[in-house]
Amino acid sequence: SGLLNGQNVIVMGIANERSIGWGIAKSLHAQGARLIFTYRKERSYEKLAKLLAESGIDPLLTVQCDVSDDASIEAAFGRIGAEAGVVHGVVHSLAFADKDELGGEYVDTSREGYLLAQESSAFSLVAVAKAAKPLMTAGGSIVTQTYLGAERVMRNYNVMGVAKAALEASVRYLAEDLGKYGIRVNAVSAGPIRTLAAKGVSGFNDIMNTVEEKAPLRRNVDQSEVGDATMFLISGLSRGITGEVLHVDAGFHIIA
Ligand code: 0WD
Repeated sequence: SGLLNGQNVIVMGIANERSIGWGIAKSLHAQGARLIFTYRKERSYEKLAKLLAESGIDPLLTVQCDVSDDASIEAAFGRIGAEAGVVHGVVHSLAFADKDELGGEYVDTSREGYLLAQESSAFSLVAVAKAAKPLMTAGGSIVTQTYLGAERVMRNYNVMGVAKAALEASVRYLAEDLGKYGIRVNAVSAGPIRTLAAKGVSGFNDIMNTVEEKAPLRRNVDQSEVGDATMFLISGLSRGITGEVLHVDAGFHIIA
């Protein structure tokens, strides 16, 4: 009864139980996907192993992958290819910026901080798509996670907003390149959710309060809602959709 029975799906970017990637993993698992996990820090691996054991999810494979390191990507996808063979889906749920750049004025962004945010948060999708492409021999779906700060100026989001704009443009260019192989590329634009990464953004509580007050649904969203929407974009239910940014934000983005 699973929409993803027999499908091998990679989930990248789970740091702990609050991670959006974890909500996504649970939604994919509920539809019968065979899950492959990548993590960066050893600490995340330990948390992930514990979460998987507690939830009774038996992963196909768990591999280390630092997306800012080409050799690490090559090694990770080499192992995935060797052990899983074909890959049907990839979930890119990671981003990084120096905390010092996520406050004050964007005009003060350093060259180093700009490049770090772009490399970890936007180029990483390009590098991952390139590495996954030869494994996606049956076609499939790649989904990344973005935020409204790509489209609008949101206080303190600064360098990450510009990185997310590059990420969303990359979704469109990658969708065109990979469409001829039957591979779709889309993004989910989630509303604010309290996670480790969100801790880096100053004034995060105010953002959540504003959404609760102004969003059509008068509430914030959670990891399970982003998980289900991402599952939809990974699954064949979304087979006619590519190059799209799907907002899962209680409707906040339509309000002026
Ligand atoms: O409000 C939010 N939390 C929103 C998050 C709203 C809208 C979008 N997003 C996005 C984030 O920008 C990100 O793209 O969702 C994605 C996931 O974010 P999250 O779930 O909020 O963040 P978190 O729980 O901190 O997990 C992010 C993971 C961490 O794992 P590790 O193992 O490194 O602790 O992404 C990881 C990050 O460190 N990550 C990397 N993984 C591999 N290579 C890298 C890297 N270079 N950089 C960061």
